[in-house]
Formats: sequence, structure tokens, C-alpha cells
Amino acid sequence: APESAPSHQELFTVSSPNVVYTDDHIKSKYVYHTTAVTKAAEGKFTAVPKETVYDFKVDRKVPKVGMMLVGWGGNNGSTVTAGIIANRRKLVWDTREGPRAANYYGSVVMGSTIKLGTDAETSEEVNVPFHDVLPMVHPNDIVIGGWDISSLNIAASMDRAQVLEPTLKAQVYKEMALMKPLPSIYYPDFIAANQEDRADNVIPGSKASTAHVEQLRKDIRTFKAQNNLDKVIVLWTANTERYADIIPGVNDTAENLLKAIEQGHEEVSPSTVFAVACILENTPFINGSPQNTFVPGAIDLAEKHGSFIGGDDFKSGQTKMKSALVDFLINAGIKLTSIASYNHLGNNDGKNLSSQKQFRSKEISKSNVVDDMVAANTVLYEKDEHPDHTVVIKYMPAVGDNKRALDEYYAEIFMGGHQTISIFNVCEDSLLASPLIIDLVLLAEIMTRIQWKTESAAEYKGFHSVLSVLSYMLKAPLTPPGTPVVNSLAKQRAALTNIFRACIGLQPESDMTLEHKLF
Ligand code: NAI
Ligand code: DG6
Repeated sequence: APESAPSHQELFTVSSPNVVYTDDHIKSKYVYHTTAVTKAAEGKFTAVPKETVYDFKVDRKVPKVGMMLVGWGGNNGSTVTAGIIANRRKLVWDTREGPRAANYYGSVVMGSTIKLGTDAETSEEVNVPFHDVLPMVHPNDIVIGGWDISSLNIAASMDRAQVLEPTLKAQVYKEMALMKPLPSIYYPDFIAANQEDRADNVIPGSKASTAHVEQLRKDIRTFKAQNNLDKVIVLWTANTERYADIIPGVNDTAENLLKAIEQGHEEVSPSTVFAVACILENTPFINGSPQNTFVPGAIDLAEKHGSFIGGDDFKSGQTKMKSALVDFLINAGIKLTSIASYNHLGNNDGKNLSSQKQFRSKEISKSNVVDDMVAANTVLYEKDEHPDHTVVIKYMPAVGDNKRALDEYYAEIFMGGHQTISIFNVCEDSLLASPLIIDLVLLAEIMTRIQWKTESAAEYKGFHSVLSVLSYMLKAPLTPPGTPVVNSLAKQRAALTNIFRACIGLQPESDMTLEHKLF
């Protein structure tokens, strides 16, 4: 693991009366423009431009960060660990197609750029790496740890996953063999019965308890102390659980949830116990699986403690395509009438999802991803009208982690015609999910260092506990209670980049490029 907190070199500074750099902070004054709409008579509207002035403050000190993965010994956990080590050590390995070098492809933060502005002399676009917009942690500097109900060390887990090339594995094996997952909590009813044979590393007790919460809190504190960390982020990349029933008096409020845990209520899932432990430890917790970890009581608890939570379910391949393609079709005025999404995979995730209750959690998160785009187009769709949408997942051991996803989009076009788009997407699922884990950790971390206030307020405060800004990486974005869910991939990315820009006093990227049109 890296020895000390890394230093960060800023690639650019913003020169503006609205932006101040101190040794510790970047402070910006930002005018946020919105449009308030009121309904007038006969279905007409009145739109009134509004301005709100916000002060943002970003802590410039890049902390030493630890990432603790729940399900560390799984395909995602072992793959992301090997990937970070390979990048840290700048490894190159042979493949049948020639040498390959470590990279962070698939990570928005590490692999993409944003437009900073236009060159003052040439008027050409100046783009900067996303990672350089704010002082962010570098993934190579992350210390990795975590829990798994399987006792295999992470090198052996990497073998079990069958994702990476043997020539790469050989170079990281020794280091990863020393990585041992902490015992975890296992309540058999929540994951598929076919997972039982790997559960040989469990903390005693098969239902929620305060002792479990306290043990997980202790694990986080110990990991932090042993590695001299400023901060820890915890991420659930363990098996998909079944949904927990929402029961009044049990998991509907923070108080009831804590009481239910104390009383060992059987409807409190392991992922919720992890969430509660993290919230009480003021450690950001992200759920990469689809189940309803964040029952109302957990959200309430996070709000009360001002602790960050984010979820649900990594959006890696099929759904990412869906949230881009459906956005395109509907915004192009094409009436999408059905989506048939089929996929098969042969890894342990597929095995777990072959059980009906766990599949149901995934079916829900994969199915709700177009609702806002459909609802927004009142020209194409009547109120409550939806395209047909079906999701099928089959377990096919032979293909391992190489998931096959087949999608058919069927749409109505001009004058009663039809358009059918078929997509066949094949890729190693864990190689898509691993960079998302990195993005989620880096983004959750920087969100702990951004504060805001209105002009008149005396004190700065953090963003809302529910980090909807992570939506780009998640299939079923969790948003603050009562606020809308945005599924359009383009809007999710714009929200992220424009919030970052606001923190350095820059206007949202409008893509108007009037400088190229008005002269
Ligand atoms: P996996 O089955 O290989 O790994 C899950 C790990 O979690 C296993 O090692 C298992 O022993 C462990 N585990 C189960 N219950 C646990 C508990 N209570 N505490 C600690 N460890 C526990 O699955 P994989 O492929 O790594 O995926 C992980 C999760 O991410 C799944 O829920 C999957 O649905 C979700 N996901 C994966 C995506 C991908 O592209 N790979 C995309 C979207 C979501
Ligand atoms: C098969 O659907 C297994 C799932 O875990 C998915 O691979 C995972 O949720 C990724 O889904 P998507 O739709 O983002 O590719």
C-alpha cells in the first residue's frame, strides 16, 4: 500500500473575481440560473428566470484514502484490486495479441476529459482530464481492504473469478495472496441458497444484531488506524440480496431500524447492517447491488448523522447503453414502443441471480431506467403510457464473466413505419464494473470535501446525505427523498461536470459555442 498521503499538482487555476484560492481551499461564488414555471389559464405556462447565489468551498488537501469492499473476494472485488495494483506498479503483460499495459479505461474520472474552455488565441477547445478539474485522490494511492463470507485470499479469489490474463495474475499474485478478507455477516435468507458453500468466513450470528454493527464499525476503525488513513469509503460489491420488506415500526425510521437491529429482526439485511455501521461511523457507503439496502430508516439515519450514502446497482453495460440510446431515440422524436433485454452470464453473480428472489431485485433495477425520459416527452406519450419493457437473465456457466447481452429496441417512426435496433454486447462484466467502483470511491470522497452555503448563511455545510451526483455509475440512482430520479446518461454526466465547474466558479458547459456562430 502507498506509504503516505499523496501530493496533488493542480493543472490550472481560474482567474476570476468570484474565485479565491487559499492554502487550504478553493472558494467560489456561483450564480445558479434556473427557470420557475407556473401554470397559467388554458394549459399555458409562464416561465420566470431565477438566480440563486451559492458559495462553494473545496478542501484542497488530498487525503490518504482507504476503500473497503464488502464482497472483496468476488469477481469485482478481486479484479478491481488487481487493476489498481497493476496501475500502481505500471505493469505490462503479454497476451496473445501482444503486450498490454495497465490502464483506467472505463473510469469517467480517470479516462475522460471535460471542456475547460476555448483557447484565447486560436478559439480551439481546451479539454482537461476529468481527474484534474478538482483536487482528487488518485486511485493508485487507494489502500484496499474489505470483507467476504468466503475466506479465500484475494489472489486465489482472482483465480476463481477467471477474468484476468495469467501473465498479469502472475505479477500481482504474491502481493494479493497476502490480502485476506475480514469475516463478514451472513444471513442465508438474503442471498441465493446456492451461495452457501462459499460461506466459510462468517461472524457468528445469522440475523441482525447490535454486536454485528459494532464489529463492522470496529473493522473500519482498525483498518483506518493500521493504514494511517484520513478517510475510508465502503462499497457493497457482494451478492445481490433479495428485497427486504418495508415494515412500519421496523425499518421505516432511523429509530425503529436501530431498535429492529437490537432486537434481531429477521427482515434487516446484511447490506443494511453494513449501511448502518458506516453511517454511525460517518463513513460514506455505496451500494453497488440492486437490493433495497437503503430502507427508509437507513436514509433517515444517514440524514440525521449527515453521513453520505449512494446507490443502487452498478450501471456497467446493457443499462448504460439503454440510458444513452433511449435518451437519443426519445429526444429525436422517435416513439420507442418496446425494449426486450436478454442476457446470460456464467459467473457467480449469474449463479446467485438464477434464484428468483435475487433475480427480482435485479429485474426491478434494470426495468425502471427509462421512466423519466418517457414521462418527459408529452408529445410522444400520453400520461402513464410506457413502452413495453422486459428483462431476462439466464445463468450459463460456460461463458463465465463474459456476459452476453442482447437488446432489441422497437420504435414507431414517421407515418406508421417501424425501426428495430438490435444490439449484441459481449464483454467481461467485472472489467466494466471495476472502473465504476473506482469512480464511485473517488467521487464520494471529493463530495466529502465540498461544502456550500447561500450568500446570507453564516456557515458552510455539506451536500445532502444521499449522493445523487453518483447517478452516472448507478442503474437505480438513489436521490434525496421527494426529489426526481434522472436516468438519462447525458444529463447525469452534465450534472456531475457542471457541479464540478461550479466549484471553481465556471458556468455550466452549454455547448452553444456562440463564439463560432456570431461573428
Ligand atoms: P461475485 O458473486 O463474484 O462476488 C460477490 C462476493 O460477495 C462473493 O465473493 C461472496 O462470497 C461475497 N458475499 C456475499 N455475501 C456477503 C456478505 N454478506 N458479506 C461479505 N461478502 C459477501 O459477484 P460480482 O460479479 O463481483 O458482483 C458483485 C455484485 O455487483 C453483485 O450483486 C452484482 O449483481 C453487482 N453488479 C455487478 C456488475 C458487473 O458488471 N460485474 C454490474 C452491476 C452490479
Ligand atoms: C446480468 O444481468 C448480471 C448483472 O449483475 C449485470 O451484469 C449487471 O447488473 C450489469 O448490468 P448492466 O445492465 O449495467 O449491464
